[in-house]
Amino acid sequence: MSKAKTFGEFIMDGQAAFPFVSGQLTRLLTDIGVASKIVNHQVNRAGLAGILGEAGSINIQDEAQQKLDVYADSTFNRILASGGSVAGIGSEEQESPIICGDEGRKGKYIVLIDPLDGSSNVDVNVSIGTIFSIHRRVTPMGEPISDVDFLQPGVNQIASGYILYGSSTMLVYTTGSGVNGFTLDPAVGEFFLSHPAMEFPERGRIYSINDALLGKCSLPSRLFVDGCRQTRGARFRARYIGSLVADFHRNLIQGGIYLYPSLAKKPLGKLRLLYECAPLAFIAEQAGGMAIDDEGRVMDRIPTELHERSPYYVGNRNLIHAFLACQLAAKNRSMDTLPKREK
Ligand code: AHM
Ligand code: MG
Repeated sequence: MSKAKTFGEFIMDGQAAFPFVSGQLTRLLTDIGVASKIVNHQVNRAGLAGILGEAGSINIQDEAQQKLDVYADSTFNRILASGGSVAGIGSEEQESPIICGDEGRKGKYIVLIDPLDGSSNVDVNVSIGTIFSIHRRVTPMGEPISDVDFLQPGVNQIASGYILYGSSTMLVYTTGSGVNGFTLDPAVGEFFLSHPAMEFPERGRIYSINDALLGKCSLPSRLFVDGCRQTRGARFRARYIGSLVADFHRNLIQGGIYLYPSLAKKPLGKLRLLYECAPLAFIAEQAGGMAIDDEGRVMDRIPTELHERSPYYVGNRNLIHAFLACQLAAKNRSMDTLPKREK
């Protein structure tokens, strides 16, 4: 019986198929795989290693950093910055971008990363993840990098992916020609291709939203959830882990939609466009799904700042279409409530 391809073999084969692609992207993806194994090791023994709990610091998002947040952030940054192919790194945990080497003159790529997403779940042994996004730099090689290199729309991504530290550890990624998933064999320390050509199932029946937010969230999400609850025979199921990578991954495999809506006091919701929404939008679209915000396609949105937030709705096409219908219904309803002459 032939053995499954390793992650390394798979990306090398991908490079061979596109000779114009330099080995730098291969190197970068390999480095992400290496860093994720180191983080995985630490995540798996967190209870023993005495690194559970808060680090005592607050990040740029005004959230208490977990010790594992700090560890994952420094591990990814150290490995990516030393590989030679990265000019700059934007991390959810760092206020300013990390500029690599000589003002970023040499590296070809920009990485945007959420080193440990869902880390509030760490202490209770629930799945967490890493999300990454890779762009080609905009400024010419040899010049210092600047904001324009980081503030690119999702459509410019050349690769994105996530690592799920769950009951098994998986690395799922795309370079724009489908989505492939690899499972870490801990005995060998290698990721093996376990989920080739991943696609959302034809129809999704799961919806994932923080129910406690429903009273404060914008009308389309309330209409959508009401619709799911009232649909007879459709067997909708609510599933919410509160760990985006895990919720997204389950919905990708079983079929579903994840929603983090705009809220009365937080019109842009909670999730970050560059570290969470855009990379998973790329994966979703490559797997036959869709990702939208309150205005339209997430991949088209042009960021104006590094830590920008965005409402987010991602998953199966049939469910995103149903959500779009709710957006339209909400719009019509608010038109109806306007005084007649302002219509
Ligand atoms: P984080 O990047 O600080 O971990 O926050 C993102 C997480 C997502 O993983 C998850 O889906 C969401 O926050 C849960 O938020 P809430 O607790 O408001 O439902
Ligand atoms: Mg996050």
